[in-house]
Amino acid sequence: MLHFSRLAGAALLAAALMAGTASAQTVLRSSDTHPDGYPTVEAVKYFGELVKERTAGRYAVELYHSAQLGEEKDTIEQVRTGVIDLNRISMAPFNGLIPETTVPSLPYIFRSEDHMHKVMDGAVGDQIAAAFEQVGLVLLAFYDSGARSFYNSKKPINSLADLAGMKFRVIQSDIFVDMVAALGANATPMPYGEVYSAIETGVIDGAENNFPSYDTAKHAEVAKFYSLDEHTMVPEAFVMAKSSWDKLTPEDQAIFKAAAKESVARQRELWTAKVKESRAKVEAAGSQITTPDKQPFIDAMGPVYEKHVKDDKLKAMVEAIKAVQ
Ligand code: GTR
Repeated sequence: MLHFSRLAGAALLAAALMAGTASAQTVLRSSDTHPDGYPTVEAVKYFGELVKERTAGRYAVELYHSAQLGEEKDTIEQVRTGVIDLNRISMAPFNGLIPETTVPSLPYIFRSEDHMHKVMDGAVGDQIAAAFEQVGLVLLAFYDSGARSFYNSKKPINSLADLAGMKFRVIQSDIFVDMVAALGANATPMPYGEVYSAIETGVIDGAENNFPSYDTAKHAEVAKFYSLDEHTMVPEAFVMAKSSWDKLTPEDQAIFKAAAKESVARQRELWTAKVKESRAKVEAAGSQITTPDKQPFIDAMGPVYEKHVKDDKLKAMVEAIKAVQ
């Protein structure tokens, strides 16, 4: 009798514990430098909804947009150490940390958006994704970021010669510093959040980014001349802290992976629409868009490739990208 009641007690306790686990929710914090409504922010929200639904509410994503948790470089540290669980960041600030991210950040490495998608969805994309593990991160998705081009407050850029001596803020990556130098201009790496006032006060002449960033960060207000030289097409990375990932069961990891994959399709659709919308908006507000001949820009990139694509692994990746049709 005594024996039976002990067993019953243990069963009751186990049931109570299970019920406790089932109702507990783990909230995962995610960072993004962009404002609410930006395609990356919306894609991560969508990911969060799918995860919540498919784990019956055991996991939820709390998104901190507009750099509420800090500038990109700082949030990279936060997600590596597990202070935050998730982060959506450009791949360029990873260049010094993960050599493989150098390759998709190189100027004119992609022939078109379609080429970039094929590469990132293929074997080279898998290789880059795997490399994130070396620094304590799990790559969940690559998102679109279109092409980056120069814009400035001084004059229209109609040719490479027009860039001479100008001062541009670049994203925090040595590739970008060397690229701007190879084009005959000067680069100042600085956090995204400081760019607007740096242009406004004349500390720099301009910066470089895609239309949605140029528009939503309001840089178009202070730098009216946008030149479509499309020098890089660096994809965005959506990453998870390895320490948070390792706490998931294999079943939940599969749910997270699938949700991330579905969020890519959503982000690409939102991205295409946002590029059109932002371009129309800045043009209506008075931005002047020029289209310089890209060939001299491409021809000037030799030193950047020589300096940043040194070892055999990266060389093979560059060749593999060129071979993707
Ligand atoms: C944007 C990118 C951001 C950030 C920004 C920048 O295109 O989406 O993550 O890296 O550029 O230039 O700092």
